[in-house]
Amino acid sequence: MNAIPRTSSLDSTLALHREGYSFISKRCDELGTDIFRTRLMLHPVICMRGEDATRLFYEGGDVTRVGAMPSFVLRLLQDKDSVQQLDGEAHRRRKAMFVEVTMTETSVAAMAKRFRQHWLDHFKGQEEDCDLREAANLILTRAAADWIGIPPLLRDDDGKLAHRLARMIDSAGVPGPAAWLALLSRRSVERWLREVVVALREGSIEAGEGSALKTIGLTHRDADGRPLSHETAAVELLNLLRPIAAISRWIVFVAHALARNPQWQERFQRGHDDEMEGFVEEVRRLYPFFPFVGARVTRDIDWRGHMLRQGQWLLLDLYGTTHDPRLFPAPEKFSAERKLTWRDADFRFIPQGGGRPETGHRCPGEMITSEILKETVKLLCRPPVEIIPWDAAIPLGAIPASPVPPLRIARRAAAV
Ligand code: HEM
Ligand code: MYR
Repeated sequence: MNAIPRTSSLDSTLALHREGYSFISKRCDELGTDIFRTRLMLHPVICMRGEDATRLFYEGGDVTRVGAMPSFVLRLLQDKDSVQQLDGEAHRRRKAMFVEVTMTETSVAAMAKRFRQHWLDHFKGQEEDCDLREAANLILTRAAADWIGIPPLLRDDDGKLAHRLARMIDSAGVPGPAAWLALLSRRSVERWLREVVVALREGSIEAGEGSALKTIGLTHRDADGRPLSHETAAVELLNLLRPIAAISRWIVFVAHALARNPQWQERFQRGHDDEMEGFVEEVRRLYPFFPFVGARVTRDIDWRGHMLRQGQWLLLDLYGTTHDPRLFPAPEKFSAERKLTWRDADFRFIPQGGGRPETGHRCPGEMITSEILKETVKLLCRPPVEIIPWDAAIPLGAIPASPVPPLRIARRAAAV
């Protein structure tokens, strides 16, 4: 068995907070390895990157997501009892529900249509410059709530909801008071979604045919043949609402890429829709979003000559893998010509996980993400919208990352 290299410092928590997205890769490069041991918050952890490590995380049954993330991160993002916390047959059955709801052409087209309509309504007559992330987050929240099928009657304030969803993502990177507040406001969103589920089950509201609300609230059966509890149905509805609103962060990165590559903005102004997928997928590769995912080993395994013990905590570097020069030549260069696509069950292009979403923990929301981003390219290029500033920095120390200063879209957006 080969020993796994160790970092010289005993605990790396402070370094992780300082270095953010580059933390794992920097150590791998220094130690000349794709796998190393350290401690985070005093817990022993093995950090890994690359295609083989991605296979360990996303195929075969040697790891679980249970106990793999600090509890505040878990509760702000996927939550207890969610699909991400299931394994084996229970996971496959629950995941089929997500795949059915999010990965058909009809459902994705319906989502993109609602997004476009809310965008146009939002900017109609808008005279002032506005913060792009905030606007996109509200537009996506409205589109997602419509698309899920939550009746307007039960939505008293979409603005407040949008704000609460954004807080869950903004606060997932650092423990502390902001995260506690985000947890409190998350609880009120969950209580509200539980009331929606109860109203549906009591028959006081109806869910549209084929809507996510109907599938999750009424028709789905878990592997044990039972419907989801009210609470779990609320958690899974939130696992649609929150990440769809979070696409606002990719939207800001799309705008950043267009502003920095004006030749593409001009090109899309003239059409070239067939090149949009390559463009938005390169944005998903290049820009920093989900830094790394966690897992625990479920039995002792010999992995590429290394002994991984049952219960061992692992982190897979998503960002480092999509910036590895061995996998993506000149990784810091924006190059839409790489022709990347979520359609491949890839283990290298992994901004939202790798492998097959049906069988592993890969994100089921990539098709929606990619379509929304293509729609965004159209909305920002036809007619062209001014994005300011064009040269904002994106510091890698902060998780999740954002341009500094935040991007704004200027008055000419009113022309839509
Ligand atoms: C899983 C990232 C959007 C729903 C994941 C995973 C990543 C990810 C990295 C894998 C987690 C793991 O391996 O443990 C993102 C990012 C998004 C996004 C960066 C950008 C906004 C979406 C959307 C949806 C969604 C739009 C739904 C419409 C989910 C669900 C899972 C998941 C339900 C759990 C899957 C499972 O455990 O089997 N996401 N996602 N995500 N994502 Fe996304
Ligand atoms: C979602 O809402 O599920 C999708 C987007 C979440 C992105 C959150 C980025 C910060 C997460 C820090 C993760 C640390 C994992 C140990």
